[in-house]
Amino acid sequence: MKTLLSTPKKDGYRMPGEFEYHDGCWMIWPERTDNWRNGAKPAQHAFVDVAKAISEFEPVTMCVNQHQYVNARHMLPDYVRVVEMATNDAWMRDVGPTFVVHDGTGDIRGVDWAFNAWGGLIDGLYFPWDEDDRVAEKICDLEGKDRYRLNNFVLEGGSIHVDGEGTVITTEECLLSSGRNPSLSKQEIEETLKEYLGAEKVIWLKRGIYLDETNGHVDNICNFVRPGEVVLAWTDDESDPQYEISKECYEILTNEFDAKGRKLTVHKLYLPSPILITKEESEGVDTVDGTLPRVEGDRLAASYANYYTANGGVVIPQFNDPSDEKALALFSELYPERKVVGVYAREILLGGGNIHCITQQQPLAIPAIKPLELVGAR
Ligand code: KQY
Repeated sequence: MKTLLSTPKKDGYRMPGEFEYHDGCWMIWPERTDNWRNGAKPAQHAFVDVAKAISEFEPVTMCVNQHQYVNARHMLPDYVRVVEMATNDAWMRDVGPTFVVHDGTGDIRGVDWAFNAWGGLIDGLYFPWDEDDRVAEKICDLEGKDRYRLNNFVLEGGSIHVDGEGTVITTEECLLSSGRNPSLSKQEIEETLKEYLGAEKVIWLKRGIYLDETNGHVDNICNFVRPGEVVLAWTDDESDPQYEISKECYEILTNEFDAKGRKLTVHKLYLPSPILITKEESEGVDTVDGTLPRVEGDRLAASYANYYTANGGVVIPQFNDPSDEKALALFSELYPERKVVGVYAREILLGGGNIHCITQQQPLAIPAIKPLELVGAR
């Protein structure tokens, strides 16, 4: 694996949309008891459910710390590849490489952003994070992909979404937060995104989901269904602080043009009713200085926008809420060519994220084949 000094844009690479065809999906096994309750056992079962659901559509690799290898290998089905890898926690979207593709040659490279646990010593969620910061490099090495490394630019994969055709969506709450790149202006951050994602246009939402501990990652509030079309987490309850946030996003998205000059179609994706941490759930988490505590009654950042788009399928978080069915129905309409699969995800939510946050797709290295031709061929 080479570390390249150029940029993806200069080299003719772009980040593909998640709805494009994948070679596979990467995940990390959860285990830390100061984030995952009851010795991380319920979370491990939830991660197994997600891995099985995605495996119906594409190969899944689970990275596991050394002392959990035997347990993970035992709990996961044999069709999931298990790889020993040191990590601090289990958020592959945020710590894994952002893969970029070259449409002419089909070559794939990784972008390896600096990772500081969502805010470093300012408002990061745990310390240390050094093993997590090495994950992207290790995956590029295992996969034989060259990488671009940004030592001085902090970014997590969940803070960006792209349409694969030049448009990036992100939030100011996250990318302009004081714990990430405080010495850079908004313009400089935007230029870096364009350069390393091979993009031309950045759409800035103001804020993400209410009380999202990532400083409002975009992947919890909005996602591209396909170029020109997004889902946006939504509530009609004007007394909910989320209402103003979603309304503000809606105004921005419906008044913006994407990189190709298209108006965006915005689908409202209704949120579940507020989900609060129970006493039992709170008591199951170890207290450790430097890790965000899980307090009884705290509201969790639940949203169906945090789903994974797989080859021929979409895997949607479920919360045992009446909105679950509505979400599945909307996704069935929006993705008629894919199978819609719900996975109960409260245990992942309790750790601070959801299905999108724990998965990172690796694009397929075949040039000139359109995703739908491949989906149809399966
Ligand atoms: O991307 C995410 N939503 C990850 C959240 C990290 C939570 C750590 N406790």
